[in-house]
Amino acid sequence: MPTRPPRSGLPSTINESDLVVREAMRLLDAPTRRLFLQRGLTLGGLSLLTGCALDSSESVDKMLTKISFFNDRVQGAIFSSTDLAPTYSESMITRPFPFNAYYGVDEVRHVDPSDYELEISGLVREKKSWTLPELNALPQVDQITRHICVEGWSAIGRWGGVKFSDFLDRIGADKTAKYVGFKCADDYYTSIDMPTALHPQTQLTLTYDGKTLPAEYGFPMKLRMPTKLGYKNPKHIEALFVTNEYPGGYWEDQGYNWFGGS
Ligand SMILES: Nc1nc2c(c(=O)[nH]1)N[C@H]1C(S)=C(S)[C@@H](COP(=O)(O)O)O[C@H]1N2
Ligand SMILES: [Mo]
Repeated sequence: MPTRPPRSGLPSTINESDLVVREAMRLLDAPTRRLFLQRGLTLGGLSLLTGCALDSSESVDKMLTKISFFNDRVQGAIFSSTDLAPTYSESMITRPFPFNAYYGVDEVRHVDPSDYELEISGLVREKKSWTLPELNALPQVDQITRHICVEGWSAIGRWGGVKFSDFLDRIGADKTAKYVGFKCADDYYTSIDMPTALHPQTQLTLTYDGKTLPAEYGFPMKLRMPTKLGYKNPKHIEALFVTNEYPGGYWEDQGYNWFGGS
């Protein structure tokens, strides 16, 4: 849950409605804020959404708490499994493509391909692990899409690999489950909602720009989702699991929005 701004100056009466709205907006992440602006955020609308009457400072407080929780719910509700993220031409690829991680490029993890196995667990029929040759033998797809990082940069890249929904079919994943979680070779971890896991552009990525995925971009494998912000795209994946229990994530547990739509 995001860190809450200081409470000083919090309005105590409904007359200061502008301040309430402004405070509420600060608790929303950018995509949700955009959505509210498009639909016209009003105090009446907010109180309707949160079920708080806004007649005392206590209910204002309760409303703000509820708003900080419904980011994920709002984003989940508006996510469309058929709307595609934009794709680009080869000439628009950003070269060199930026590296980013919670550590510097000198500390990039080098996973040994010879004994690598992708471990599968949770609500799936087939729990067998996958070697790299097995993964590379599956039908492959390609995408040129934009990666957007919350730190304020974006870049266009070309990723290839297995359509994730096909892979989930193969392992007999329970598609009614809520989450797919990922554990990485560094200490990174994250999780996504099932509708995004099944989105046609969500890819279990094995190549970058037509070549084996380089170490800095997540060798041996990353999950590529052009519908989600950079931090939701785990690199160096070692294990994945399907679950109904909220798995959180490395940045998400420090306050980044969990849905993380882009
Ligand atoms: N395993 C792992 N995956 C990760 C990260 C990380 O630190 N470790 N950082 C995330 C963030 S914040 C970004 S922006 C992208 C960067 O991917 P890139 O190096 O391919 O540009 O990786 C994401 N996935
Ligand atoms: Mo990022």
